[in-house]
Amino acid sequence: MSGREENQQLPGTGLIAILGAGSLGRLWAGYLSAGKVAFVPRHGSADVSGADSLSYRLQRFDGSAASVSIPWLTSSSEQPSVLLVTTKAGDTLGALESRLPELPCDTPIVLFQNGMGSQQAVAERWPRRPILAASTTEGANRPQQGQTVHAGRGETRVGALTDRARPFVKPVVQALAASGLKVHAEPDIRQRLWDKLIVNAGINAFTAILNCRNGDILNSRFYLERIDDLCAEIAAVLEAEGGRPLTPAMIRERIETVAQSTANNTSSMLSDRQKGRTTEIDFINGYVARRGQAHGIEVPVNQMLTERVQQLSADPEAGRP
Ligand code: NAD
Ligand code: KPL
Repeated sequence: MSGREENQQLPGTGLIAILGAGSLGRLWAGYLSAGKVAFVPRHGSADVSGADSLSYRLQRFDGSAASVSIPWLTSSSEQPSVLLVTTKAGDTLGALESRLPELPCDTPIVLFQNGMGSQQAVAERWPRRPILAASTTEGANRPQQGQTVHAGRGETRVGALTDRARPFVKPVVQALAASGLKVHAEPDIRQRLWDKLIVNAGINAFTAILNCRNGDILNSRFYLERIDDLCAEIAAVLEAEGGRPLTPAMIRERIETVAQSTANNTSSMLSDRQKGRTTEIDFINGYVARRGQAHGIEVPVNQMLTERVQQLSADPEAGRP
């Protein structure tokens, strides 16, 4: 093991800062609140609106509920030991552009976004900073103002994206595990992100287009007529990207296992659509399509799903089958 890969202590005195005070950010803050946690306000401080802290009820997975109050980071706060970034994929680069100049260069940054593309953009923009990615199957939502629900219990895998991040993987995992949530070090985080991307690429867009729950796609002609071609495109792109090869049949099995086990879920993409929010399609099927085009692989199904979801966002009736 080279000196660079040896574990390195987190800088500072243990404060965990969270950029993105949405569902996932509030989930982590709530479970970590026994230690030192603070939310980083949006640049220009629109989030803070005069208050010192953000208060909400967290309904834990075991059914218990707690009132949580998390302070906003201010210029007089101590320097954070780690920054968790829980913005949506499309907001992440911009959020960090406005906030990173204030953060010391040795503070590890952990990216929690779904899909792929946003993490690479951050790692390429700041290659000398310790940038990590987390792939999580925890589920959180906010059914009403002031309430955050831990709706699905899962696991979180954390791995290094830049060389400087390698020595921080274990200390970051330890810091996050203080939450009581399941957290593991991941030696190949890129593969983990692909594993989740494959499942999201086979479920999310279909649910958004068909306006249905995850399990319902499996009985839909629109899904059944396209899924094998979609899986063949994903398999070809994955192989060209140097990922662990999977056959189209293995990919379909993974997608359908998750669609069945989450049959009653409203996917994050359908939920974004229903709330009129920007979806993460550009980082899911849009990412597969872009990588396919870069390798000269034909990706008509990924392209079509991306365009339909983009059209739906612009005009709710336009992309329906
Ligand atoms: P969300 O929309 O609830 O939260 C995002 C938060 O980021 C919002 O509060 C928003 O105001 C804030 N934000 C946007 N731009 C910002 C900026 N410039 N500066 C500071 N804050 C900014 O989304 P979420 O559900 O918490 O998801 C966040 C990410 O985590 C997504 O990529 C999602 O796919 C991923 N994820 C979420 C879950 C989940 O269960 N919610 C699970 C796994 C992965
Ligand atoms: O991750 C998901 C999402 O909704 O984004 C799945 C696995 C599809 C569960 O709903």
